[in-house]
Amino acid sequence: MRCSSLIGVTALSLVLATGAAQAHAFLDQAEPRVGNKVASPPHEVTLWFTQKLEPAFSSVTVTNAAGQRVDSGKARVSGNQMSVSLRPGGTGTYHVSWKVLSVDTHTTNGNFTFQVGP
Ligand SMILES: [Cu+2]
Repeated sequence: MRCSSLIGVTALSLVLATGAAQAHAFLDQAEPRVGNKVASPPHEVTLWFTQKLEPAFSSVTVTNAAGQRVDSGKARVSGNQMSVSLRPGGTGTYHVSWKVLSVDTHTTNGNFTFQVGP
């Protein structure tokens, strides 16, 4: 009797733990695409996440090959999507760094690069 109720509790906590892990907002895709090369400097970067974001606590910064920030500083969040406008920053490797708060109150962050040039 005791034994079976213990198993029940363990199974339930496993389900809850798995559900919480899936609920975090992870980067699903990006434009320009992660690691990709584009011919000319993009006018904006857009990120799509696996969960809806809280606009007030979600941000993204973009730096060019010289390490200068080229993003406008004002990310636009809509649902699970976040975009930021870019100034022209020349060719080379761009670094994108993002930090988001998802609607489940969990913060996640990450970064990736893309290339600009012929
Ligand atoms: Cu979460």
